[in-house]
Amino acid sequence: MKISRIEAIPYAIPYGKPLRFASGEIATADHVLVRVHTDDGVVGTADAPPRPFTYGETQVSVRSMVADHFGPQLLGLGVLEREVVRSRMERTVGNPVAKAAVDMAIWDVIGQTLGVSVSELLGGYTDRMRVSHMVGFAPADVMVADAQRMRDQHGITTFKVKVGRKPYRDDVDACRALRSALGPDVELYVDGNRGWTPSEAARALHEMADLDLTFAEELCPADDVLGRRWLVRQSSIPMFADESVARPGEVTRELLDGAATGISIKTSRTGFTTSQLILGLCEGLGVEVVIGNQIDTQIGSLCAAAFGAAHPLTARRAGELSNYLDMTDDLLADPLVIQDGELAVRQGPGLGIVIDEEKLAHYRQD
Ligand code: MUC
Ligand code: MG
Repeated sequence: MKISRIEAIPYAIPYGKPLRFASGEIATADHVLVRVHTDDGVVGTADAPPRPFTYGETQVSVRSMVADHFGPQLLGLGVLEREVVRSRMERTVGNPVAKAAVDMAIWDVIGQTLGVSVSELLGGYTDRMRVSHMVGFAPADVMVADAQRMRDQHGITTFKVKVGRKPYRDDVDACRALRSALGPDVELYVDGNRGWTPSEAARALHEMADLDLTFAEELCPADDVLGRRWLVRQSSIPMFADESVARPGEVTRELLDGAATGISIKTSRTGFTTSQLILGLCEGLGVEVVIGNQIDTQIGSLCAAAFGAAHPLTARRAGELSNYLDMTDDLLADPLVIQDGELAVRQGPGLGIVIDEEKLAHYRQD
């Protein structure tokens, strides 16, 4: 069970409906498929979605980091030496998405080798996740139609609304339109992707105080150190950190600083090994978490669901697992199905990822 080769395959699949938010826009999934091969012929798979505007990684950098840098460093290691793998990769700063994909592909190898699902290996708490859908920037009536389509077709009743536009009036109007169209029983929360200053965020939250928002995510940049603390102190809803918490130390810093009161865990950013460290930190400190979405494909969403369903704290809240529905295609041979607002975890072995090789040949960029 030794790592014999790590493949990194760049591919591109267009979105039918691009996702727009305060820090960027995704119109094409320019991702990297990562495959960890072992000397006994097992192949583990994961997906790496580069997000240059969030972590500075690109499709080119992820491909190179995985194939040219981590590949040689991890060659010959046993797949159970996960902490050796982690510490070798941590010698390189940054590059969270590249590291996460390698980590998850190794867990896939372990699951396949043992003949059990990765979700069971991670914790086996439950076999499904409730799904939250992310609604991107558009005129308010289009955002409402998007949410209604997700509710009617997939039974989704939790929505994350992208905010952070200037002026914030458009966002307040969109949230109000969503609440009024969807009624009091759906859950709404907002994500600013660092688009507002603390004072804009405070004013916008004040104007949305009657909309029963569950929480707000990353409204202002992490560098607004005192501003974020000021915002948390006056807010009546939890403030979740997302792109500011790409490492366990950053989670500690944001929480102890009083700059955040909840944490988004993204397996595309911290894999399974580091996500478990972050989850343990949050559970130990009594902090709520949400399973976030890095605008993931079906492979990425399947990984997030496997992790989310594995632990009680991550399974408690709906996870963001549905953005792949806006893609024109996917590499997964057996598509995911969201029904009655839930996504079932793949019953292994491993992660249960089977790639459609014809589609991969069609979409690969190398
Ligand atoms: C999110 O929660 O912020 C947008 C950028 C990114 O990296 O993830 C998405 C969703
Ligand atoms: Mg976010």
